[in-house]
Amino acid sequence: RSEHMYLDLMKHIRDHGVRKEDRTGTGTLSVFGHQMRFDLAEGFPLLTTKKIPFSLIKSELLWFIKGDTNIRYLLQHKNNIWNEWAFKKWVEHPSYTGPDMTNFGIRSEKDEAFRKVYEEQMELYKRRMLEDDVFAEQFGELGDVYGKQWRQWKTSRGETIDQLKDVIGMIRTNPDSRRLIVTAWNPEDVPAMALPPCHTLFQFYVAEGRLSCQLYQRSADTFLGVPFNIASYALLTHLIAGECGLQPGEFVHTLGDAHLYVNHLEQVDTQLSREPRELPVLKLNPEVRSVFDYEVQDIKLEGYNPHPSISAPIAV
Ligand code: DHF
Ligand code: TMP
Repeated sequence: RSEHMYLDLMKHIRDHGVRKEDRTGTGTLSVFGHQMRFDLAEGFPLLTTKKIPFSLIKSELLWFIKGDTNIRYLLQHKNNIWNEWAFKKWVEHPSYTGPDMTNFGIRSEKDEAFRKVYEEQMELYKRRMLEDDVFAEQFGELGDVYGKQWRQWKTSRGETIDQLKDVIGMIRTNPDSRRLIVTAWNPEDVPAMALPPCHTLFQFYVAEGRLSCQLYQRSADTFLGVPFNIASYALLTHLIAGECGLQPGEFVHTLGDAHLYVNHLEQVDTQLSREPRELPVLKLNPEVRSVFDYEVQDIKLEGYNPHPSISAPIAV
């Protein structure tokens, strides 16, 4: 069953991963190269062994699809998953004059007093992001991340490529093509990104009336990020299949550096002690015809009955 693909990966990294230091200073157990397959006909692959807030997956995906790279839209949808990376750009900018926020992620975990100061600054930042248009335009921007590369890839000739629209067109007109690819990895833009894309490249495949999708993810935070990534690409596959008159096929998830942060290991054990439950079913508003027209309320899940959520600190 679908969820076992994920649970087996966590178990594999926990038991066989090698100790590897990383950019964030947290430390990981890591393996290189792994593949999972999710048959979307089995149900929607949102984990049931811990509760995942599906509303956050919806608004993040719709934000990518809009081509937006500013976290204001996410904040307006009560989605805080990208805050740290935009906040980091703000507090490193010369016009920030508040208390020093160097390494706020690690420090707020270790130092209770600092954590209060950090949380206060984050609240101020969020409020200003929602209330001050000029501030939001400058300091909510993550740089040329997913939305930009999917919808407005800039060429050296000054043209713009809409990879998402193009790939949907190709799926409709030339479904046997082996070139149904969208890439977020733009070497020229990588230095200007708040976080270089983790989900780097994806490819579609059409056979027997079913649309499958494979993602190459270069770096995978297996406890926190991966459950979101699985659900997000499963949802994208459903949306595009719907527009193209196809049934959803498989989501194939290929990982590069697949790691567990060492401060997630207790949470991993808790999750591995739980029994997976029935997968939920995705319900899309049948009146929406195009991937580009969905709003959050057009996307619903039925029968999601997960175990309780398990909180864990995110490495910044
Ligand atoms: N950095 C790292 N170190 N790992 C990530 O997974 C990651 N993901 C990013 C940006 N940077 C990252 C974007 N996606 C959460 C999930 C996905 C995500 C960012 C954050 C997260 O914190 N999930 C919590 C719930 C959050 C909430 O309810 O607001 C979780 O417990 O799943
Ligand atoms: P890195 O750029 O040094 O690889 O750090 C990125 C971290 O974020 C890494 O732990 C992988 C994780 N990540 C995911 O797992 N999924 C995501 O969608 C994103 C944006 C990040």
